[in-house]
Amino acid sequence: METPGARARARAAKDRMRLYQLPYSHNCAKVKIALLEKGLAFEAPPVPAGFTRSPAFLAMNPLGKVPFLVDGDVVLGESEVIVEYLEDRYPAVPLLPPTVEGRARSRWFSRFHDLYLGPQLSTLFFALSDGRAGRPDFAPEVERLVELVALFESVIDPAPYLLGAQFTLADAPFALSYHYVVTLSAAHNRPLAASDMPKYARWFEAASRRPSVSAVLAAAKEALGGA
Ligand SMILES: N[C@@H](CCC(=O)N[C@@H](CS)C(=O)NCC(=O)O)C(=O)O
Repeated sequence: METPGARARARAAKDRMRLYQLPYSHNCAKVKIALLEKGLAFEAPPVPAGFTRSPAFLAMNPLGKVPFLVDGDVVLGESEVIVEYLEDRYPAVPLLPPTVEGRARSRWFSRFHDLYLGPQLSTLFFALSDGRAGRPDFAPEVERLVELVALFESVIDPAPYLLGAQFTLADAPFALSYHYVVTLSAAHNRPLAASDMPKYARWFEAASRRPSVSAVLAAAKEALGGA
């Protein structure tokens, strides 16, 4: 016979948030870091190759992209929308600063990442397998990454996080992206080392000491085959 405790546990498992994600995706990494920082339980169902194009997934999420969150009746795509939703719905551990100015500044960093640095990293990532890497007409794309990193370096002064002592949504996207800046710049023969971006490197050292960040980095590196 099912006990009330077992029923409650079954309901809790059913109601647990589900995050569809790819472990090596920087957009997904941002959301996972936010969930872990907030101490929220979630499941991350496996996303097999081709799953984002499957009728089952497209029925939930017509854009066919991850991250994608199911939280009870709430179904949401777009990493930034998801982390802002988590912030509004689960405010107990805040990931935005208390001031209006601080929140705006946090969103500036998120936008910079999501609209500029992140897409450039994706361009370099996919170029390694689609034949564009190494072609002379691809060189400007590699230089664009170098410029974006220099721009980021010029606007940050980590103490130890981007907005000071509080780890915020501003920080969440840049962790896995640091790994990609190092590995992809090297793969495209334009290596950027810690000494080329000392402030970003200093920030990364502090951020990666956080359990949320180190867990997400470890999962990504494993999915990338240790790269
Ligand atoms: N702007 C979106 C980008 C989402 C995105 O491009 N996701 C990629 C992984 S990083 C994806 O779903 N790729 C699988 C596909 O397109 O089938 C966000 O921030 O969530």
